[in-house]
This record gives sequence, structure tokens and C-alpha cells, in this order.
Amino acid sequence: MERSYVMLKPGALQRRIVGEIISRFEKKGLTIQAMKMMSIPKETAEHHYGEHKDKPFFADLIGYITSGPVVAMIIAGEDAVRSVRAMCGATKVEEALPGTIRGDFAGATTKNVIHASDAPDTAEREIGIFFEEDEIIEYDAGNTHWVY
Ligand code: 3AN
Repeated sequence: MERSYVMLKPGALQRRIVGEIISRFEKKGLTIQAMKMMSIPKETAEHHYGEHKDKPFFADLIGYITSGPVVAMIIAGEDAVRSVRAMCGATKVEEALPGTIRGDFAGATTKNVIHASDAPDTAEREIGIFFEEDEIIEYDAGNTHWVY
């Protein structure tokens, strides 16, 4: 089982599409191992998106991600990182295909609704930023053998 760090950005809560997005991951057969609603401190947001600190969109990105609560999750499954990324769709909204989360719900790249780790080692780093060990529950999802 591989883990991905997934975060529904503030627009997802404000637009009341959290349930609809989480439902897609559940139906795919992925397992939620941790989930919490939180407001991200500015310093944490800047740390999380550190690789983009010199990009022109950095200030807007930090402003958006700290503009309201987010839903932080750990989603597990076989090849979970690639699987979740595929379900999210392309970063640029004009390239995000219908049927993907961004393709269906995002109107602008800065406000592209969801974050998902881009590699397994990134996932572990991001999980370490947002979750304590005692917030993570590894359990037998019961239906796993019907999915894989
Ligand atoms: P992803 O979230 O798909 O891994 P990254 O890591 O390249 O994409 O970018 C992180 C976030 O920065 C994106 N989710 C998006 O909100 C924002 N972003 C990336 N590229 C742009 C861009 N060209 N214009 C505006 N915002 C961007």
C-alpha cells in the first residue's frame, strides 16, 4: 500500500464540494487513513510550497491556501500517488480533462481545488508536515480484496 497526501483547498469547502470529491476517492477503492479540517499557518504553507517560492504565482498561492480551512487527508492504495494525481487532473485548468476533479470543478489554476503529492517520497515529506503519527489509522478496509 502506498500513501498520498491530499488536501482539499479552501475553495472546496466554501463551494461545498468536499463530500463530492471525497466520494470519488472512496468509490475508486482508495482508503482514507487520516482526515482533518485545519487552517494552515502562513509559515507552514510557505514550507509546503517551498519549491515554488520564486514563482510569480507564489503570493497568490499562499494567499489562497491560507484564506480559509482546508481538509487534509492521507489516502492509501496500490499506486496511490499516481492514481490520485490522475483523478485530480492537470495542474493547469485549461488542460484538466472533464471527468477529473480539476476538470470538473476548477475555474482557475491558482484555485485548482485540490493538492495531491507528486511522488511517494514527496508524500511522506508532506504527511510529516501535516500529520502526527497518532492521527493516522492503518486499518483493514474490508473491501480491499474486491478492489485489487
Ligand atoms: P500540482 O498541485 O498539480 O502538483 P504544482 O506543484 O506545480 O502543481 O503547483 C502547486 C500549485 O501552485 C498548484 N496546485 C496551483 O495552485 C499553483 N500553480 C502552479 N502553477 C501555476 C500557474 N502557472 N499559475 C497559477 N498558479 C499555479
